Amino acid sequence: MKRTIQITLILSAVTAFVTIGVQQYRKAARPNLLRNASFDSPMDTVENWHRISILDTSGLCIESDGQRNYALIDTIHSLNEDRNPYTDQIFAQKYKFTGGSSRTMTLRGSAFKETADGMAVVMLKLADRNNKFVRNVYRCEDEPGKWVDFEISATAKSALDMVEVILGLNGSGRVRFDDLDLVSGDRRGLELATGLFLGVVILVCLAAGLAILEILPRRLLAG
Ligand SMILES: [Ca+2]
Repeated sequence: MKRTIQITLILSAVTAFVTIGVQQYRKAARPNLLRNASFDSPMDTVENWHRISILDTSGLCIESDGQRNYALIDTIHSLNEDRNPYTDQIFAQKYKFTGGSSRTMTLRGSAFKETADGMAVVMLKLADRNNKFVRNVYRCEDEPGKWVDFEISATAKSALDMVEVILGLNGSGRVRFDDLDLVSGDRRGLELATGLFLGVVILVCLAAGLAILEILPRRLLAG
């Protein structure tokens, strides 16, 4: 009886280890859902980034500083003072879900302001299957001249139908974007820590179970 319980405990612990390991590996291996996320290929209105530019068509392209390629939005010579960063001078890309139960999306990337004026704006926009929209917006008002990393998440009320990433510039200026990463679920980077924590919990539970077995009266275990 005692031996049977010991084997059952150990087998349960091994099963839990394998299950958690596979889960965390799958989370760590989540694909980036954006195409041309590092702007190393040309803009392609069908395959990856498209522009939404209602009022004018000034400066919206991929550029390089010699070391990296990035998206550049330039509104310095644009005449419209009251521009809406969500409908004018923006890069956008959509991902359409064909199934699954994803509700949360996380986007990270880098922004670089070349000018003191103008605010870099990044929007993560989700639509669920009931056509309800959820948005989260990152606004970069940092000093110009350095790359700033950002990360935003949004969660819809039900399974997702579509997610859209929008890069914009509010005001007059020049801003760069690069190294975008859009994943289904929470932020990347916590998979290993979560796996280790759950592994320790399993080991503690196993040790406690085996220790309790040792102190139980022989008569109880024989029953
Ligand atoms: Ca790049």
